[in-house]
Amino acid sequence: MSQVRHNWTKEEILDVYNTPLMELLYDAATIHRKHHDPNTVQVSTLLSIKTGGCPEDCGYCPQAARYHTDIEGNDLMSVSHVKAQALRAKSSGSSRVCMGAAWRNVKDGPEFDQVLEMVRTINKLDMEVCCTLGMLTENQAHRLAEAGLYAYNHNLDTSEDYYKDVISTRAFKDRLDTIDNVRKSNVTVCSGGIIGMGEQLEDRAGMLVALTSLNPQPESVPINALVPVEGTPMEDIAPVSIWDMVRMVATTRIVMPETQVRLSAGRTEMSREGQAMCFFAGANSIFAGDKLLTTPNPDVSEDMEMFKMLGLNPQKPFTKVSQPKTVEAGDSQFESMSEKPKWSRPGHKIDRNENAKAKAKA
Ligand code: SAM
Ligand code: DTB
Ligand code: SF4
Repeated sequence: MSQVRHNWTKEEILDVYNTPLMELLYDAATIHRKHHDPNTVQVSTLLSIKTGGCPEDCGYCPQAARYHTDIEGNDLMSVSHVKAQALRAKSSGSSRVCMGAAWRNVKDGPEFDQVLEMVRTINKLDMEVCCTLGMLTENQAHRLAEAGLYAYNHNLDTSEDYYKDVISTRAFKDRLDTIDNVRKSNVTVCSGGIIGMGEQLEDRAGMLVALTSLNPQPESVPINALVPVEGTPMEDIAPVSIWDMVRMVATTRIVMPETQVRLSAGRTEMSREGQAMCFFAGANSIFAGDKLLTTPNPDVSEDMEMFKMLGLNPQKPFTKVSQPKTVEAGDSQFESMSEKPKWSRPGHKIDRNENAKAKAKA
């Protein structure tokens, strides 16, 4: 029976997010092990195939041409360079290569043909291939699918309400349209967002409402902590706390039980204990390699040491594609639990002062 709900409300998601931490962790871990092997984590390697010079104004992004950041811009990488990098990633334990381009959208022509050749080349190495190239038409999604693309990353980034404060050169609806175009092909969808951009908790919940309402839900949801980069409008924002990251991961796991939850940017600021809590809360994927697209990430050797310490195993390529399904009447995510969490009971509203009131009565 299907376990997936597409009708989460913002209030329900906020109630989950604000659950006392020990309960939240328990609930998320319970759902996690019901749908996934808790000791397996999928490892992807990012490769920036076209860096910098982007015409967009995403407030967090060091690759936007209009901000004066320190990154070194590059033209589109050659196919042979991509192949060499993919082989390196494979030998270090990655099952997926995710190629990112600092483009507003994909344009048909020689550069797109070169990207299609990169996809075919990595595919032949028996690795999953993901791309994040900006906005995409339906026809381009089909061409990527034909070349063997496994996943397309296109983040909603934040709630529809907060989106306008972060990006003005495109709209939230444009993101949804591209995700829709990807869905019309057989490429899987990777879509998530960033926390720590000055948003309210309501915006985190709002983003999850938008992601959960997609039918099917994304196969993969990256949760990034903002990496504040000098020169961007968000350079001075204080790093998000690990507790926020753990709560966001746990909430994502609860509302999207079958999805791969990707602990993405921001891991250099997290302790191993913090990351372990995220894995316990349901994160089952990371980006590995000492660089994300332009900013630092932990060394592969450090990550492998952490995996060893935690008894985690990297997932083999093409081993699990859970095609999230739609909820059916009577389904529950908690069939195997002796007691259902309060927020999962129909009509329940959490009263956060419940304990205080009970004490006062006694
Ligand atoms: N240009 C394409 C696009 O915007 O879809 C693909 C590349 S873009 C860099 C991919 C994603 O990286 C963004 O949607 C955002 O979620 C994430 N990202 C970019 N800069 C970041 C930062 N400083 N901190 C955290 N995440 C970031
Ligand atoms: C995603 O959600 N995070 C990755 C990947 N998808 C493309 C990118 C993170 C980028 C962090 C900033 C940088 O390194 O430039
Ligand atoms: Fe360009 Fe993507 Fe960066 Fe926005 S996030 S500025 S679209 S590279």
